[in-house]
Amino acid sequence: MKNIDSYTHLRGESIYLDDVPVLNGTLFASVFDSPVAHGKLVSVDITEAMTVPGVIRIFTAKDIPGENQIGGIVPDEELLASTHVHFCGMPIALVIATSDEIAKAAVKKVKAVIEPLPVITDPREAKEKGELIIPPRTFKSGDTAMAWSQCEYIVEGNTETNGQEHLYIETQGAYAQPQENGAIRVYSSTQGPTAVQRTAARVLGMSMNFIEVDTTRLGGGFGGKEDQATTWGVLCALASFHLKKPVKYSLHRMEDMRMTGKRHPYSSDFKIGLTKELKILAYEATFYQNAGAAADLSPAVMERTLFHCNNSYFIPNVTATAYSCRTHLPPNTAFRGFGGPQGMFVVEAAIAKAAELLKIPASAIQEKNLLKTGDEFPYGQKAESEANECWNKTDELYNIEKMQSDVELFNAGNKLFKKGIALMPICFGISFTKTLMNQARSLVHVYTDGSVGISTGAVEMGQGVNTKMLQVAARVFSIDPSRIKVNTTNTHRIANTSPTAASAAADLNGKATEIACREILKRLRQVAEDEKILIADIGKTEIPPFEIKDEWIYVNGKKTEWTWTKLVMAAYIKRVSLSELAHYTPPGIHFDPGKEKGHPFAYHVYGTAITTVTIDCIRGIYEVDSVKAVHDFGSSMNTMIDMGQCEGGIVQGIGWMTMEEIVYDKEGKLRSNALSTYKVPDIYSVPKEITIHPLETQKDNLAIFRSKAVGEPPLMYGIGAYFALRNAVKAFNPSAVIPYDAPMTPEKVLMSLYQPPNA
Ligand code: MTE
Ligand code: LUZ
Ligand code: MOS
Repeated sequence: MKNIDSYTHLRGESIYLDDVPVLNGTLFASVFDSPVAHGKLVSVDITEAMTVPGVIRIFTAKDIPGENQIGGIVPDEELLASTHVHFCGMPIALVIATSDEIAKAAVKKVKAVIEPLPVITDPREAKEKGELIIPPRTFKSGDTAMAWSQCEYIVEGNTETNGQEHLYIETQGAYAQPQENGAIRVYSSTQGPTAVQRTAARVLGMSMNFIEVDTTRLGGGFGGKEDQATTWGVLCALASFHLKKPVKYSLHRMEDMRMTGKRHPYSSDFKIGLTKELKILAYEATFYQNAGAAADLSPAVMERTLFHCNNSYFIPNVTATAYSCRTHLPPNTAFRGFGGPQGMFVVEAAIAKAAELLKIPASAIQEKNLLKTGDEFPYGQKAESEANECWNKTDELYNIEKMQSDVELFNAGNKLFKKGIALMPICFGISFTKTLMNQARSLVHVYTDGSVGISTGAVEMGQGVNTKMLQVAARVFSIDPSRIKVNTTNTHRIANTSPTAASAAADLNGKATEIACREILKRLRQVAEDEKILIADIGKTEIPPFEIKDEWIYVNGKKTEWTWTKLVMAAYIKRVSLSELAHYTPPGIHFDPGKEKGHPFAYHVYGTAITTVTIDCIRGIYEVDSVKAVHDFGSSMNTMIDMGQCEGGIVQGIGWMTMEEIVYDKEGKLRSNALSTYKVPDIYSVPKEITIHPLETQKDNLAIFRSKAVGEPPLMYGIGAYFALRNAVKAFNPSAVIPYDAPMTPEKVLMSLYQPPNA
């Protein structure tokens, strides 16, 4: 079915934060943020800013009635700087004015005296100085130290992957409105309404039940609003609390880019050992994660890097260690893939380097080592079989060898244009790695006219989760989708939600919705029995099959006189509840962080993509010719939405790997602070062809209706573009020594095309 949002999206009628009607008397906020990456905050002078006509109040740390603390995993982040600043863009003061323009103008008149302190931007330097967010963690299987002696080939190296700006079309923002008895309602563009609620309560010294957070939808989140939407929601709540007025803050794009964290850059070391037969026997990796100035979600992101360090390969001996390094950059945060892509890039670089040394295509090594059913991941969970299924299907459909020889043929016949090709298998674990977060609730009401309202903890951010929730109810009740309305995500209706993240929102909230609908259906069946719709065949004690099909009640496969609506009304008249709040947790998942072993994921998503690129060897510019993939959807419940997720993820992944270049200078100032200096894929740079072939598996899994999670995994196909570009450069300049340093921008391509021999 069509995405239910397409109608209002197309007409510009969809409601985002900025479309919430503004109440009379609403005030507008803007933040004065630190111009210095690290320093002692000596004083803040607001006198001049206060003289700007229209400025109402300026709040600083001392105006916080509760705790000045927004750290979720580690309490290490102040909402407003009190004595020190830790990154450029750290909020220091909150200006409240009668208009957005006045607030932003007054911010420029706030002055702070900051005594600069040494700035660290490099994660390895931070680690050397002992600046770690949490103690390092190591995932280990087998014994790498023993295994090296049995390896025929051993290759070592290091890699860099850069950050990535989320660039959701809707910037961060919130709108707080005072309610009676001191309660506050916050409209927030957040993936985690409960996080905003909990943090607002903590900062204001209030209880959570007095804070209502409501989210209609986001114009994109991509992880950037999993944790970092909280700041703006809480700041608006703080001002609203003091002034007893509605307060709104919708960030300017440059404020957003400057003040919020991004995907974590990683600097990593690897060592890989192969047998003569190209079996990977041992793999060691050390990850230096650039966490930025506060923990935010970094420990969880770091954990997922370790979970995905072997991508979709079985490696019997693995030692992977990760350091979460504290630097003076804005705290980096969740971004589609959540550390997984960073981990996968390193093992792909290790394989590529080994292949270059052996003068064979990397695919020869990749294929030999794909996970098979029963293979154990370094963290103890056993694999299902789709890794090689996807690869084999890819080969069957697209003929890998033929594509590779076509590229060689093209390169032999073309001097100034070179093609490159690379395969990228993926494997992504579905579940929050923190087991307790895997829970969700759904509230389903059936109204007396037969219409249905659903509220869950899931936040719609373009990924189509609301459509999927609606499909669940429509399928369980067998009623027309037009009868069903999915409501806003609201902490008064659904409490204690996990953020919409980890690609798990459709599964968790969908399963809860399914349970709620089935419970109501059970009651309706009882009513049907009481109403003697179900007349048991004489002599039979069991109840005849009861079914609702297209809004008609069927008994024993025979259509009755009863409709869905009539039965619903009968239930109401009999005083039977037509509402249900259901709770769902996936069974069987657990993880022991002491041993670093367990079964953390409900299941894995697999896939394989072939990426082909063409480089213009005079200019260094390039195009992605095609991405052809076989993707494991399980059994997709909405092909259009899931295909859209694949295409979007692939383009976003290619952007990260090839053109999006975050630049901070040595002083920790963001240089790529606008769209003139930060380049993302546009319509001209998307692949000329994206073909996704669904691998439909009928196996039982824990996905909603066996329709596997699809939000994040496809992003990792984008890694193939990086390696395809490298291969294309090598075809032009075989002696080029190219560091494994992503993104592979046109500048880097050009430099390596003309790198002199032995450079
Ligand atoms: N798709 C769109 N259009 N917009 C988004 O912000 N976020 C991605 C992915 N797809 C995102 C998106 C991320 S980071 C996640 S975790 C999942 O959607 C979350 O939604 P799901 O759990 O419903 O898949
Ligand atoms: N968020 C989180 C995530 O808190 N835990 C996770 O495991 C995760 N995985 C992917 C994306 N966001
Ligand atoms: Mo996605 S990074 O889990 O919000």
